[in-house]
Amino acid sequence: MTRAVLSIGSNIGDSRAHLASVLTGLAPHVVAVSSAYRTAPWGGVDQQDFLNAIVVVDDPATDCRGWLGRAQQLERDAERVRDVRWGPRTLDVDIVVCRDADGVDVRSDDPELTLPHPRAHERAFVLVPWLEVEPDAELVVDGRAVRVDAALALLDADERDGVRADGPVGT
Ligand code: A4P
Ligand code: MG
Repeated sequence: MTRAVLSIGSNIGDSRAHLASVLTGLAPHVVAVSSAYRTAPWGGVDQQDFLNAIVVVDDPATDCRGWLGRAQQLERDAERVRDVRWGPRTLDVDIVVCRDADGVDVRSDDPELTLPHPRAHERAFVLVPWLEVEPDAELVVDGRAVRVDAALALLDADERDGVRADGPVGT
């Protein structure tokens, strides 16, 4: 099996529908979904708040590259345009961590697929929804396994407070 934790986000158009399209697109493989969270933009670009969530997927037939391909297809289906880095988007699907068939979390420095996602541990909009569905989650940061709740505790209170539960992803 490979099991992946996906961070999904949107701040253009019908964001809740864009997030829900991920659940529909990956339907038989979805094993957990967080609430949707309204989140202040991260990364210094002046833009609207995002709607973010975490989706956990599991499929024996999809490896980590396969999840990236599926993620990018879902972004294309949402007519995602890539212009400003960290800028507004209809749908972003990032792979936070991915476990291979041996049950080991994959580590990769490849720019095409970096695992764990190199900025996940700095982002309350990833960590807060992830803890909702996996309270004991861990990820590797600088070569060390770190609990996700401990990573979240290191962030500024402002950043944590900017992530507010806002109903279910699906309608
Ligand atoms: N890539 C490498 N590793 C991965 C991975 N683990 N998961 C490559 C997904 N993609 C990965 O991504 C650029 C390249 O990263 C891809 O070619 C892929 O092969 P992209 O989605 O085209 O570009 P991007 O999203 O603009 O850049 P980046 O650095 O991925 O942005 P982020 O990190 O996704 O940040 N604020 C809030 N509140 N909520 C958000 O969701 N999102 C962003 C985007 C900024 N601020 C935000 C939010
Ligand atoms: Mg991305």
